[in-house]
Amino acid sequence: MDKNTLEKYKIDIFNVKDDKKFHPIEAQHDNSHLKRVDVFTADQCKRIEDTLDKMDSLWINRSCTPRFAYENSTKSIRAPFWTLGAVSYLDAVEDYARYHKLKTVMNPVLKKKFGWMYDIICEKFEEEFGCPVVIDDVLAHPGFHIFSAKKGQIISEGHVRLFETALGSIHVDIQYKEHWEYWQTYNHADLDNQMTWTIPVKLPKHGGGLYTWDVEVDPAVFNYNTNENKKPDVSPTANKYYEGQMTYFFRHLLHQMMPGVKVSPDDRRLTIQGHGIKCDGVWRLYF
Ligand SMILES: O=C(O)CCC(=O)C(=O)O
Ligand SMILES: [Fe+2]
Repeated sequence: MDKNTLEKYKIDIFNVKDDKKFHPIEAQHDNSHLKRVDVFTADQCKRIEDTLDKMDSLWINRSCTPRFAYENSTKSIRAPFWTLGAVSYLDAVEDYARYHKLKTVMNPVLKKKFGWMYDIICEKFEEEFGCPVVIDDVLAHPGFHIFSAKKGQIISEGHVRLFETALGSIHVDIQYKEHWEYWQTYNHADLDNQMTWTIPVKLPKHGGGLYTWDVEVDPAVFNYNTNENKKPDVSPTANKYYEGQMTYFFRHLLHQMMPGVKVSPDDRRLTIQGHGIKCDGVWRLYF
């Protein structure tokens, strides 16, 4: 897709209706593979955001962490992009022992501060799937992606512009592969139906969302290239996010975080991020 088409696309999605609270039914751009479940109220989202801010000394800046080998040769800029919790695609990929070390420190903290939040997420999934859903204790608990300055600070002009570019990689989620040996400890881990879910608790004023493409790619090789080299020929679907509403999907759905639109220095994109594998009849959630 050329830049003008992309611009038009963004304008179609965001500028027609600036009110990010308009009902999702009206947003006709939705990938049929992406499911939606309302999970948190506005008050609960605020409580999660406040707790996250109180824990900001534990946020890890990830803007310079390479995910793929080719990124070692690309220029990274230190930007206000952070995570809370141990992350399979950042920590485990780099050093499996580091993932488990960080998880061992962070899981009890996350459980203490966000136990109530995990309970609600598991309950909602249980209603959805009709089987038990638990937060896995061996892997890292679901954590956060944080695109924001710390509370009381603002994003610099340069970083505002950066957040308006297609920062996220076009990829399929293959985090579960890092934990291959762990899944083998179950009689049956359904590795053909892995799940990814995201719950935004705070979105920029002009919204946020996920691009998805209905194209099949080879998960063994696709991710390991620059966005330019792997951009599909077909246009993506722009799936808008709503605060408190979870989106989830199964398997290797090709996706990319949507770039910010008319980002302001006080904008925040805060999302709870997790994945799931069904093992012996129980969905196990992790990050
Ligand atoms: O933040 C998002 O919208 C998507 C994040 C994502 O693709 C991932 O964590 O794998
Ligand atoms: Fe992803």
